[in-house]
Amino acid sequence: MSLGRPTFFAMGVNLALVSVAMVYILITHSRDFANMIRLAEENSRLANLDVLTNLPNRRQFFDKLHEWLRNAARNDKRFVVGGVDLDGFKSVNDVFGHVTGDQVLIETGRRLKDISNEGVLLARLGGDEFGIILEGDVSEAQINDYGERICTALRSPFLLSNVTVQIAGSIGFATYPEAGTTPELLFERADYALNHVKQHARGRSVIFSREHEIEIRQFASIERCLRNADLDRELSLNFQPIYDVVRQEVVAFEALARWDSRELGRVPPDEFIPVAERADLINNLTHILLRKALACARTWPEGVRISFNLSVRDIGSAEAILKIITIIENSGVAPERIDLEVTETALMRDFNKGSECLKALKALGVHIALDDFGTGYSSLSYVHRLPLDKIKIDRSFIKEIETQENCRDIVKSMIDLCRNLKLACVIEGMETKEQAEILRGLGGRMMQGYYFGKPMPADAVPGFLAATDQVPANCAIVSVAG
Ligand code: G
Ligand code: G
Ligand code: MN
Repeated sequence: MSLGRPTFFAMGVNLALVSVAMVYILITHSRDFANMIRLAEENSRLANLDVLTNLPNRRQFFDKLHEWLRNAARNDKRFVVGGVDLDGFKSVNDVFGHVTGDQVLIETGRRLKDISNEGVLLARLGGDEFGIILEGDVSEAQINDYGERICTALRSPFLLSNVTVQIAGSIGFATYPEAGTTPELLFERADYALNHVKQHARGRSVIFSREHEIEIRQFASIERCLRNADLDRELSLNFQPIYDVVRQEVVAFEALARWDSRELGRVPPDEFIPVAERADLINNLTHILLRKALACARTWPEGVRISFNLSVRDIGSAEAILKIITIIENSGVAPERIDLEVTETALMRDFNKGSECLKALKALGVHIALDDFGTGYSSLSYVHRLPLDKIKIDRSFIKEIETQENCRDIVKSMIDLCRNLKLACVIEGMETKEQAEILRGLGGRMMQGYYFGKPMPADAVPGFLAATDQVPANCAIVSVAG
């Protein structure tokens, strides 16, 4: 340009303009690009976070679990995986609504964080399920201690904006490398320990152990045998009398399943029913058992009722219920003579569906009994919202009724509750005359326990009925004041 030649001058201007334009384009692109990177980071953060609790989500949990396991395998290190599940959370949702449920989850996340130190990875895996990874070489005692601290923290009441709720949490742990050497197996075993503790000691923590491993193997063999069994032939029923101490006669029998496996011999129902439930075989079992139970009941005197246990899975779907209705309709036993027993824990899983299914059964004319009452959460709102006719008080209260005053008080309260709600009440598990007399004194009327009769095969029922008619002393007890 300094030469003053017009051609060069034009070229110079051109170059300057192009440079400015280039710089401008460069700046805007770089700004967009930076924005894009920020968005991508934000996306990945959101994709890895649980929005409710702000904890890592399921995806991040399993990514980290894979990473920790690779590290541990390479460096010969140990670590621990845990799963936490809330007990009673479903009913919080059902009874108080989802907003309250959300508050409980947020507070749960906060409490878990408060208890855990730096090396712990906490995650919300979904629903009311949380995951934990513990770093390093922690001893069994330390794991138990940490677990107990979590349980204690979750047991203390949740003071929410408009309501106070009390729930509990159960925890299962699995240690690497003892419990498993792949991420999936390790987590599966923590989950097994968790389910185990939920079934046997809710609100506690447990570490996956050798006993669990043996149990898994046993379960597998029961499942295999169940699948190969000729269930129509191998399943049978025992019947336990339910006695009315006022009328002094047997008013019903409860049908209790028995399985004589060709390979395993006799397997008790509390072993094979849970396996059948998990293996999705229970509906078939229930149908066979119900058909058999009703065929027996048909031969009994009209005044004697039949009580039959339904499992969770039986009240979980419309098809299962329809099949049960068909069996009852074809049985020749009046629906009004039939009691169907369900447990609270069965209803916990999906209250609304369970309650709908029970209503459909009830419309047929059968009566509904709540079994094992007092062992679960015994929420009065359940009792109130279910189409119940009868409550069965669990036998755990009866064992120490002679020595423990509070057992007597609890049983008395439950009997009164039934009377006020106009529900029939059956007390279970009395084994001695003394226990039966105390229960009678507390206002109990219908009783089911070894004292009045043990479960018996079908062909013993007519004889038993005849004997009690003739010799009331066999079963009757002297009446007690009150
Ligand atoms: O009969 P007891 O004998 O040991 O029964 C043990 C448990 O098995 C009880 O809790 C009882 O409710 C359950 N049970 C017994 N028979 C049946 C059945 O036919 N169906 C279901 N779902 N549970 C049963
Ligand atoms: O369905 P439910 O969980 O209520 O099953 C009843 C169970 O209680 C059966 O296993 C039956 O054998 C058992 N049972 C009934 N009466 C007594 C009793 O008096 N004592 C004891 N220990 N068990 C009983
Ligand atoms: Mn029962």
